[in-house]
Amino acid sequence: MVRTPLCDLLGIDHPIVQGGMAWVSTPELVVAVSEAGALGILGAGNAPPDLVQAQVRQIKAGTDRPFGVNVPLISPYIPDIVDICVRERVPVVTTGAGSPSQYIPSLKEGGAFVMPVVASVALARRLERAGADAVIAEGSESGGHIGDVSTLPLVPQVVDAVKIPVVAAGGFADGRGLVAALALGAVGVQMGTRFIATTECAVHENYKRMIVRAGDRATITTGHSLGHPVRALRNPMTRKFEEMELEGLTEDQLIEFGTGKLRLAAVEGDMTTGSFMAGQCCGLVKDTVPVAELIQRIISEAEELLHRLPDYLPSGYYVAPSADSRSPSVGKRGHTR
Ligand code: TUI
Repeated sequence: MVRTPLCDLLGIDHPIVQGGMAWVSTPELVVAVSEAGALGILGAGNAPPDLVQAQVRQIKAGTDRPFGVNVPLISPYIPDIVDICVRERVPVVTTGAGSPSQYIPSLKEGGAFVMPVVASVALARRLERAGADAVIAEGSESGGHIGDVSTLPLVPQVVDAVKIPVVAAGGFADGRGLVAALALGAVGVQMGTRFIATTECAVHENYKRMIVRAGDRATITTGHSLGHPVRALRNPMTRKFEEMELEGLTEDQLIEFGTGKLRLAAVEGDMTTGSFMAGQCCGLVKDTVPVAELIQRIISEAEELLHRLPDYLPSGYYVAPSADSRSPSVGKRGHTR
């Protein structure tokens, strides 16, 4: 077992959060992840409120364990989705692609643990002041909409800037990543891409196959001219989008071209015109496995690594927690213990 304060805060066994992905993290995946002792998160995406409500009820029928709903702030149905989270007493709400400040009070009144995804120190600070219970610091290695700071520098800067717990996201796909996140001061990791290649994920087989075959340089970011960069697997669709941006097409034309392309990827498996959002860690994903097996594998790998790491210390030395117990410093063995 690898237990952190996140496990107690959320009532889960393993400090792993499955990222809420539009069209990808549907109730089947969420139930499997939560039943396996991690936190499954429904991706509300741009789905209409009726569908989100039905999906939340499907999750509740499938598991008694904690789960979450991800609310991307670019959805046209935000107020209604927030109401559903409150009415259905969704245990955990994550947000993305914007600031959820104005919705935090009602979500918390509804009993939710509110854990927004942030891509900067400034937003993490603002949301702590607005009452967020934790933040997910997401580096630009992630798939989908991204910020412009990489995970390695972002996570410890957010950890230093706020008092609430920080979950690390962006580039994590295995036990090595989990240990690295803990070393940066995070209380757990969020993984998105890794969960696409699981038996229970309901996306088209082509999506899973593309992730498993992808290498380290398989993704590209587009949408910089719109101010909302998106990371996805390189394919004819992303190449066309890139060309259109270079040709200087208008914002409306680009948005029109991009609309509906994630559904084409996830549901139809259309490798030419679909937008297969994925993070740079796709190169680490080598197989499609059942969720329970994946989580066990990540935890075993992390445990083994945590046992091995002290071997790197010269004998007689140990890592003592510093005054604020966040950034470790090296001291003489027996000095404080
Ligand atoms: O939200 C994400 N990733 C996403 S959301 C999304 S939505 C969607 N896509 C396709 C079809 C339907 C729906 C796809 N991928 N990640 C979290 C994240 N949030 N990354 C970056 C941010 C972010 C960026 C800027 C958060 C806030 C922000 O600025 C807000 C401010 O006021 O500073």
